[in-house]
Amino acid sequence: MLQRLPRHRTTVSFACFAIAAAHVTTALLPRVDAAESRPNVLFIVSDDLNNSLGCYGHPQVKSPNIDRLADRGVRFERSYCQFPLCGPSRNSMLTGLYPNSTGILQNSQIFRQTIPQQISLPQAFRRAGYFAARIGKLYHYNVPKSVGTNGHDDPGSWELELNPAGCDRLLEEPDIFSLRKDSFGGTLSWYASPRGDLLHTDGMLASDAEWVLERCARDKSRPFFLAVGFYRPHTPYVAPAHYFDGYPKQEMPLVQGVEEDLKDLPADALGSHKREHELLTDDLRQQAIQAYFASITFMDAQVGRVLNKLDELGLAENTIVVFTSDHGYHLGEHGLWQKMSLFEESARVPLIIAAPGASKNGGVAATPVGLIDLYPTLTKLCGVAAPVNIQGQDLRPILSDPTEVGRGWAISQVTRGGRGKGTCGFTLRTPRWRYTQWDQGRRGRELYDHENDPLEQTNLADVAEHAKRVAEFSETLQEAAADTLPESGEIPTIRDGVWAPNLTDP
Ligand SMILES: [Ca+2]
Ligand SMILES: [Ca+2]
Repeated sequence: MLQRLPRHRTTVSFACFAIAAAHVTTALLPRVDAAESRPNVLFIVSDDLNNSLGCYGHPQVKSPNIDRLADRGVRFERSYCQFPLCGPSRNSMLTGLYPNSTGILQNSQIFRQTIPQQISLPQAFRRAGYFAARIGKLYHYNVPKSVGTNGHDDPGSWELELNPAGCDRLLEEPDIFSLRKDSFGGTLSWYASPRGDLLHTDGMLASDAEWVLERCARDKSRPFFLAVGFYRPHTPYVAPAHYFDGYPKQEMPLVQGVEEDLKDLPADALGSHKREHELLTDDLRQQAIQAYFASITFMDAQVGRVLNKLDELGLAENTIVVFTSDHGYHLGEHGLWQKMSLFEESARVPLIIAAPGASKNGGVAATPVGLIDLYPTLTKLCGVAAPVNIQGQDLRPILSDPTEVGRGWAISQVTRGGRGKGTCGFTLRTPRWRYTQWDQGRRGRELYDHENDPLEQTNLADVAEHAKRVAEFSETLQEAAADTLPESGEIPTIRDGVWAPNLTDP
């Protein structure tokens, strides 16, 4: 499956971790030269973060640290997740396969249950001799209940895993306001905490990242792949109170004209609607948005601490930094909140790649790309062997020239209906258009012209003058959707007893 498998097995010691590490496995790593010049990777993923960031032009949200990273890397203006839900999106991103090829179409599952021998992205780096560490949420976690545990993690992906749990998880849950009492992870819920940054889970994640980076700086005999998965702004939106102060509640934007907007939509387009959202008043909506924005700025400050440490240790010039999110998020558009829709707000993610020497600093790429593209890009940038079956594109040409078009489109999917009898919706994003079809069009179609309708208010799919365009997009989408399947043509199914992969003889 791999192009260049390391055949020899040599034990490599990583002295500074030998005592401190909670979980260290070095037996399978190939020997590498002491004079290590391959770049490191710092892979930062935020949870449930949409594009409400300063560098993406948001008029209110303050994200100075992520903006600073955008200035020194390439910011992808149109980047999309492959499935707007944590587990399916993260399994896709970390295997380089579309959800139809991982078989992971819901949460609380991991690709080891479907395609156990697939080499994950961090695992590919491990096999090339990298030290791979995870701090916080990379694969799916039940937030907040699994915070402080491994969640639905993949042990084969990492040599070191750190799972801090802060006051937001251990102390403050009784104080959190929720639309449904005592329900935090799936329900809109928030709290302005009186406790400081360092006591919160994401603050602890940043401290742990600083700790790991300090040790990596001391021993450069092996390059690192450090993945830091922040939990905010996922619900509950808990952040230190002073971050709320930057967002006066009465200034929080409320979406207008929802009733009119919904008239031209197929039911599946709104399938992520939850009844509990009907409990929202305008006052509660503004409180929720205030807390979501406060959580973003809090998370941004923690990103800043990690980036500062990278600079301080002199690691920045040889470290590729990626910042992204697992999917987008609705804040009332089309009457929707949270995720699981195929509208722009839910499918779109921030994506910044700062690859020293390989990216055009401060560049902005307008061509649509996907999280699926991270695997081939990072492995190519680092000279790491990747499995031959990965499905994304190499973004290096776009990093060096952001006007490069690449594939030119991105595709995302989502499921509707119950397990076994559900259907699928796919959406295709080109630089100008979004075309969506539900159950291959049997349950409806949508077409939006982003040049004239960036909020996707007017569904043009049934407008006669666009009939030819709809037919063409439908054909392109069907082909692209067929290509999301593995070579077998079948979506892999969950098998019993394969949670733990055979990592000794893949
Ligand atoms: Ca998520
Ligand atoms: Ca509409």
